[in-house]
Amino acid sequence: RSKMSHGRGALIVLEGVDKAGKTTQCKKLVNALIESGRPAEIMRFPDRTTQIGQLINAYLEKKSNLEDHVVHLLFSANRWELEPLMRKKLEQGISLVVDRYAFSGVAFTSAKPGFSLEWCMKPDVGLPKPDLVLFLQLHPLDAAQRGQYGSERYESSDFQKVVLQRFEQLMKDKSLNWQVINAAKSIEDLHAEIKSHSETAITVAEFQPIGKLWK
Ligand code: Z5A
Repeated sequence: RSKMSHGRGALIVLEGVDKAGKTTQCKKLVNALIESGRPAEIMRFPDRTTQIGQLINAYLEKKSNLEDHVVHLLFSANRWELEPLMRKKLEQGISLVVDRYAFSGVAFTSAKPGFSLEWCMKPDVGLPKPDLVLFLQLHPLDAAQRGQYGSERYESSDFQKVVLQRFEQLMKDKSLNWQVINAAKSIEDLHAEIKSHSETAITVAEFQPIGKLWK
């Protein structure tokens, strides 16, 4: 038996609509956890640095076109290629703060015509299950005040509205620890709320096995 006095790290995922502040909050959370003596690292999906990530990046930047099923499977493959590393870090006691995960994968593809939620979930079944999923909720009018949509694929308000509906369907799954956060608050107020949820999740996860997503 290991002599470790502490257990595994927690898998904490931030999801939310465009411009909700996911990236801003992930960075602040990791810094705060480290400062309070809890090992933590940031990750993001898509991870555009891998070979698969580069295919995804070209697609998002509209430099290439990919068939819709293909791009869905690439986003999932991008998570699976990092699964061994994620598992290793968690087992080493490092908490992972992840900017988007399989929920974005399902919400974005299933917002396209002809894709069911069920089909979209299948490739991600069995990935490490998040101990906490923070959903940063922001009204489309508030999102619009944070600047124009960019020129990347999916950055249009009509599409984002359907994406939000898909996220809402996913949030009905009570086997996951969803926490909906009002992202219209100030960066500091949001941070305090997110940090508090995360500290609880880290304590609860510590001596539990890593779960399997949607299984
Ligand atoms: N996608 C997919 O299809 N399938 C998948 O499996 C995955 C993703 C994983 C790229 O993702 C696209 O890939 C994405 C989903 C799809 N498509 N879209 N749209 P990405 O993660 O690279 O997306 P992003 O465009 O970089 O993130 P974002 O949503 O636009 O931004 P954010 O991370 O939520 O927000 P932010 O960058 O932290 O903040 C946005 C701005 O608001 C910024 O100017 C901040 O200074 C400001 N801000 C932040 N917080 C606040 C508060 N509290 N008040 C006021 N202003 C704030």
